[in-house]
Amino acid sequence: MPISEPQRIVVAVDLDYFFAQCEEVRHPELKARPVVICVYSGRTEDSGVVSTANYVARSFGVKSGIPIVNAKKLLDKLPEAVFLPTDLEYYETTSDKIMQELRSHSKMFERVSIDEAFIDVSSECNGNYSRAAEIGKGIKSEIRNKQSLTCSLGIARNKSLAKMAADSKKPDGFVVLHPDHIEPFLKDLPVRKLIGVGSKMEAMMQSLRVRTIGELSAFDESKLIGVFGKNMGTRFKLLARGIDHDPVEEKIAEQYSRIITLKTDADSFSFAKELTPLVEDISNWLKVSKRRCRTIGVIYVTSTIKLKNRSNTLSTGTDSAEEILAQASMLFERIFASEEKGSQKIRRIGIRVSKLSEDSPKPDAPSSLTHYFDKSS
Ligand code: DCP
Ligand code: CA
Ligand code: CA
Repeated sequence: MPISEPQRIVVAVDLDYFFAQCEEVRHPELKARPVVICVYSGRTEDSGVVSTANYVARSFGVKSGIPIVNAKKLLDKLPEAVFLPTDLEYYETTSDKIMQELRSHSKMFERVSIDEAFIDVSSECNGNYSRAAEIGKGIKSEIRNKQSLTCSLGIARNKSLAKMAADSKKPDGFVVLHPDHIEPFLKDLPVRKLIGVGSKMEAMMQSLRVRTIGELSAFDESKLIGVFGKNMGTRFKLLARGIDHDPVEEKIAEQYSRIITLKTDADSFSFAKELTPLVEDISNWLKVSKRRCRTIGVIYVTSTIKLKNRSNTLSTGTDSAEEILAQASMLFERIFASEEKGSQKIRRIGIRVSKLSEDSPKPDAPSSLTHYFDKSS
């Protein structure tokens, strides 16, 4: 029995092979070559994992999460293959510009990750999918014209369906999933394609002999609840039937951080001045989002790419730049005084605030972020 949903139209945007595509934008000569973006751990020259790869490299089996050494083996007959370290600051700047553009399409906007967002265009479209398709096409050409990037875009009546529609055709996809086509769209898709189903959940479903979303939608709900718990069991059953009431809205962040690369590697706390813009940005973010933080932490990356952090928790929350700066400076002074960084120089520094509370709590505010779009789940 289908459950009716309020008439909404949601657009999901996911940028294609994002980090690798950003590198192609600034080095167009790489487009025809396999490009692999690497997170080097620093232990040995090639230790670490692949962050992402362009579709040329993917055609040889390279994908996110595999060891860099394996990617090199897969591409060993291709001397033109390139392996680049991640440059998060550059990807974040590109992402910020795109998100700002996307935000202008609707008051109901939600950034889900560095390369993904939802836009609720219901009030712009009034149930008209042709109008939604026009908006979607406009978004694709805007991102292409302004940032030279392609994205995969899905349009449907809720977030989970819009995201699945976007995922169903990559790269440079454009899929409008009309309400009449939801059932045939979902029926034969493997359960793994359902938002929130990772490899562990997939294995659990397989042990229940549930392989497709169609099978999941017909599966006994109380048995699902027995295996996955009340929340997840109920949610999976609804999602499998194409139902998702989750609104498009910015979720409350659990932490906020800023990190920069020093102009020269430091072996003393000589970069105190460089903390000021970071602290100001963080304090501004806290004030704009009407929050206070209780935990202030510093992050640092050594010249051998080891990421470390240290933090301090206050008894009352703050949004003051001066107070955050004082805490961060004290933590960095302690790190250098204790020599806990060893003989390493410091290459990147950052500040992270967490234990966030609202300035004046709203009665219906969610208490934590929903992480159900995290692919690692
Ligand atoms: N990422 C990462 N490590 C992972 C997965 C992702 O560092 N295990 C980073 C690199 C990706 C970015 O996050 O470019 C976005 O992740 P996606 O899962 O959306 O993957 P891509 O955008 O790279 O590829 P696709 O074209 O499949 O969306
Ligand atoms: Ca992507
Ligand atoms: Ca993504």
